[in-house]
Amino acid sequence: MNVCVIGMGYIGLPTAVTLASSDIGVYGYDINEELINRILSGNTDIVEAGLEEKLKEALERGLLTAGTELRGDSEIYLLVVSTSLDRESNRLDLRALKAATGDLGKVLKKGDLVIVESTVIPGITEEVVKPILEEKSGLACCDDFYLAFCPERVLPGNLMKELINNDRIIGGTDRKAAEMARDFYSRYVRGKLHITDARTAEMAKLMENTYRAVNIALANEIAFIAEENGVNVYEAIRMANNHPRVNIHLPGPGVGGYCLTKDPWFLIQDFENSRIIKDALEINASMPEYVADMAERELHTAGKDISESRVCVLGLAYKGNVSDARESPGYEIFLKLRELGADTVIHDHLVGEYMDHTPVKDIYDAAKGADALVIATEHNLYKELDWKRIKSLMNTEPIVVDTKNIVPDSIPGFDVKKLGVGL
Ligand code: SAJ
Repeated sequence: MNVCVIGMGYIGLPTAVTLASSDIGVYGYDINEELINRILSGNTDIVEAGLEEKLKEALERGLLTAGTELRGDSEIYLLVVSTSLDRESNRLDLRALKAATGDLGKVLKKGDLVIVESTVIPGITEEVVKPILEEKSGLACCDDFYLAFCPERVLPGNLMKELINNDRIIGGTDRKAAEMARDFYSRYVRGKLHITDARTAEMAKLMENTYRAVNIALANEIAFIAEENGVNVYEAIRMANNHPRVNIHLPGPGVGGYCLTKDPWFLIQDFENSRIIKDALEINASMPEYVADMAERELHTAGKDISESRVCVLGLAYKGNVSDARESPGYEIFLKLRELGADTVIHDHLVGEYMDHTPVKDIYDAAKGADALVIATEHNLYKELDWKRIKSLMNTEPIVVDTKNIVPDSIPGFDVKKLGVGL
C-alpha cells in the first residue's frame, strides 16, 4: 500500500508519520518548499509528544518521503489541506482545497481512493471535490475511482495518541468507497470506524466542535453569574458535574485555536436564523476584553492606573502546553491591555513568533517590573512558579489575574483574582 498525504501541516504531517510507523509507505505533498525541506531534514515546529522522533525514524526507514510535486504512484490520496474561515464574510474559504483537488485530479488513476479529511460544510465532498476530480481526470467517481470524507478529530497536545485511538466517522460517496476507506483506516486506527454517508460525516464534524464552543460559552456566562453571586465557579462546576448527565466545560480567557473558532461559523454560514450558536461565538469572542477589564479593575483597587502600569500576559499559545498560537486569546488580551494604555509584555516559552510578535521566553525576565500578571494559558510552567522570586522582581502590591484556575487561591504578597470566583 502506498499513500499520498496532500497537505503536510498540523494534521497532515502527524498523519503521514503515523502511517509510516504502521509500516505503510507514504509520500507527503505540499506546495510549501521550505516546509518540505524542514520535514525532510527531520525537523518540525509542531510540539507533539513523539512526533519528531517518529518523523526521523520514518525518514531513516525510507517509509516517508516528501516533495512539492504531486505524483500519481499512490493508491490512496488523503486531502488534508487546511480549510480556513474568511474573516470578512465568516464563510468557508475553499481555495486551498480546490487547488489541491485540481492538482490531484491530474494524476488520479483508475481504482484510486480519495479521502477528504479537511473540515468542510455539508455537501462539499460530493458537490465540489467530486466534480473537480472527475473533470481533471476524465474518470467517473464510484466507477473508476472512489471518494470518501473522514474528518480528523484529534486534540492538539495529544495528537499522536488520538490519531490512533479515536473513533473515526467515515462518510462514503457510495458503499464501496466507505468500505475501502474503512479497510485503510483499520490498518492503523484502534478506535471504532463508523460508516455513514459523506454529507452526514461533514455535518457531524462541525457539530462536534460547535458543541464544545457553545458549552465553553455557557461556562463563561456561568462564570459571570458566579462572580456576581459570590460563588467559586470551579467548585460549583465540580458539584454540578457529579450529576450523571451534566458536563459543564471550563470558563477561560476566550476560545482559541484553529478549530473551535471557525467550525461553528461554517455550520451556520447558510443558516441566518442561528441564535444560540451566534450568541455563543459572541460570548467567547468578548472574553479577552472582559479579562483586560478585570486587570484594569484590580489595578485600580490597588490604587494604580492602568496607563501607568506594566502588565505581563502569561501564555501566547491558544491552550496549555502546545506551541500553536493561532487565534490566541492571550494575544487578544495583550492587544486590549495596550488599548487601555498599559505597558504590556507577553511571555511564552513554547511559541516562536505570532503576528510579528515574539514573546519573551524567560518567565522571570517577563515578570520584571510588572504590576500585574494575567494568566491566559494553562502551561505546566505556570503551575510551578517560584512566587517568592516572582514577587521580588515585580512592582509593589503585585496582582495576579488567573483565567485558568492554575495558581493557588492565595499567594503571600499577591492580590490574586480568578475568573469566575466571586468574593
Ligand atoms: N477551552 C475552554 N474551556 C474548556 C475547554 C477548552 O475555554 O472547557 C478553550 C481552550 O483553552 C482553547 C479552546 O477552548 O482556547 C479550544 O481548545 P480544545 O482543547 O477544546 O480544542 P482544540 O481546538 O484544541 O481541538 C478541537 C477538538 N474538538 C473537540 O474536542 C470536540 C479536537 O478533537 C478536534 O480534532 C479539533 O478541535 C479539530 O481539529 O477540529
